[in-house]
Amino acid sequence: MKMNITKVLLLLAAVSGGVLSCKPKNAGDASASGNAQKAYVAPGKYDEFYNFVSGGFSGQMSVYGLPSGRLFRVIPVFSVDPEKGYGYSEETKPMLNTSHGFVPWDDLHHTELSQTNGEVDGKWVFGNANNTPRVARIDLKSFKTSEIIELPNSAGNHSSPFITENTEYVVAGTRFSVPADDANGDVPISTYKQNFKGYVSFISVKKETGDMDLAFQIELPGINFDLSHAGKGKSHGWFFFSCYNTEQANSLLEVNASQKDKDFIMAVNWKKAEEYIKAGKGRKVKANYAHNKYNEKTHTATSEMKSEVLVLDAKSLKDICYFIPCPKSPHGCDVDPTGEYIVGSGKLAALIPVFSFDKIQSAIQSKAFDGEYDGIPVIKYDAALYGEVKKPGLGPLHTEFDGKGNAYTTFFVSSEVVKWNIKDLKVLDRAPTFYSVGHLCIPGGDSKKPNAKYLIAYNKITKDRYIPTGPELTQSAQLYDISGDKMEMILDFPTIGEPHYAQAVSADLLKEKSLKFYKIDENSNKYVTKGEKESKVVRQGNEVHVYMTSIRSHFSPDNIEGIKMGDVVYFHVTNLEQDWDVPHGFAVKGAVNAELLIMPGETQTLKWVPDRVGIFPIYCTDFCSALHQEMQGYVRVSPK
Ligand code: CUK
Ligand code: CUA
Repeated sequence: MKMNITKVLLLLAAVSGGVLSCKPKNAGDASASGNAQKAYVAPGKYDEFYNFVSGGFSGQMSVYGLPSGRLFRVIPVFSVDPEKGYGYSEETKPMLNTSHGFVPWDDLHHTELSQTNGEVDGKWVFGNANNTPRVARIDLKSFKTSEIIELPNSAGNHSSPFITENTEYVVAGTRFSVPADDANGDVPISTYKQNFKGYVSFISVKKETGDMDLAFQIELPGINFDLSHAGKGKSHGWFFFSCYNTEQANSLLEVNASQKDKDFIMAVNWKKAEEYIKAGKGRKVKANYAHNKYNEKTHTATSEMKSEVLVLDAKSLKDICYFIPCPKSPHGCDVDPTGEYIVGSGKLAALIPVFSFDKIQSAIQSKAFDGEYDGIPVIKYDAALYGEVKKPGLGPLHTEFDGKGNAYTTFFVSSEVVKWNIKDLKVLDRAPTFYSVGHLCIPGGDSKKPNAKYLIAYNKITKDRYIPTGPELTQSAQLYDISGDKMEMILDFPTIGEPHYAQAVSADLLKEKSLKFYKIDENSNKYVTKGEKESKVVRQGNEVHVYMTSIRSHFSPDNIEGIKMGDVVYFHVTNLEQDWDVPHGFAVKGAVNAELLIMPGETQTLKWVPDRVGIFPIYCTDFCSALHQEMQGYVRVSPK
């Protein structure tokens, strides 16, 4: 969520008459309207959808069931997670490596499921890091983060990780313009207009493996890229980005950043850009960025530093980027299931502009331009516009679609979801949110084939919805049944961190292929111990390697002596179980590296530097059998 706070507060005060302080009678009261039953999933029954929800400043992604709103898993992505040892075990540490070194936290705003032919295919889910610009790919068999790629020439990665209709590319647009990585960055901030540049990145994704690569970047004027969506169907081959700060101001106080009546939607012909890259038109530019991969056979992450990127210059290649004026500070930029309509949302505007792909194409052909902006053609507003939704609400942010010709847009300031018809641009229904909604999600709602049974609103402010928990209240999601003409609220459920975007997919697509355990025979971790008899302690200078196994209900070895002060101890723990849902944990008293949580068939390593002489208990942290409490042992540390 990015909003000019003064403006929002003014608008809130002026318009809402205190919507935040007084709950309208029965508003969203599910039991009152008899809707609670619709969200009820009986004990032992499965949910219909997986909901992948961004965790905002928690840096993680959470998995909920719909319609129950039950939390099933928090997938560690950009932040360390002591619960799972992510970022603490030697095997997972490289996942959080960047050109700045180990960065154990980030701000994940958007989730995006992979697609084939414009439909959600259930292979991977992507997430963006808004702080230290990164994109992650998560495998939906193991629900583990498989890959993280850092983005050079970027600072803040907000406009991401949106994908093309066959997941050819994941896209990322920089939220902050900055001097290019290979330029002198030590310049006065006031020289923004001369020295700062904007970049959008195209990350290619391999069809079978999902392997990502930074294919190319497009260099643009120093404006801010906010959100994006790919064209689909007829507009396949194009990408659309919302841009703000076209004033190129270095301080975004309202006076600076919102002087202009209109900012831009940028249309990018990525097929053309791809041709230029193939034709060798890309300029090789020095750049440092990390590319990290997790291998589920070695159960180990590797981090590689890259040193170069291919850059296309939008200014000199006149036919890859076009600007389209869009009212004040566009935020969301959403493409309908047919690919014809592009919905912009000026978050300080009181209307929704809808652009037509066909009209954009004819405007380009007939050169219906309003001059150029920093060397990039600007298409005339009217030449690209299909029409405007008039007076839909205040502060439009994000739009999803139901595949039946309707769009649903969130309004932060007037705190509601508004359903409108795309063809005639008429408002059909509105439902209040409690309070101040950001993103929304309809399963498949940004794909060619939405599954429009439910709509979930992700709200910024909770106030009086739950029992209080001190100054900080949980963030909240609200579930609506949208199968009828009118939206009906059926459930509130709390979420982790700040939910920005979320996506949902039918449970049928994922649940059968979910991985149950790793085959121990296929474990090729350097330090694997494939049977209890092979467990051992090996000294190499001052390094001590403990090759340890875990199986219900003991560790082997479980009494370790011969360790001296000054030693560095590595516990390589292999979980020998070959059954579903039998992880073992491993913890050492006083160790600063959290715990290990080892899946069946996996090996993970805890590094430990003893800080004192004495006896140190070790134990399994995850209740694994009736004798879980017996799963323990001792390590003896002696003087040097
Ligand atoms: S943002 Cu948060 S509500 Cu980062 Cu997609 Cu619009
Ligand atoms: Cu192993 Cu508890």
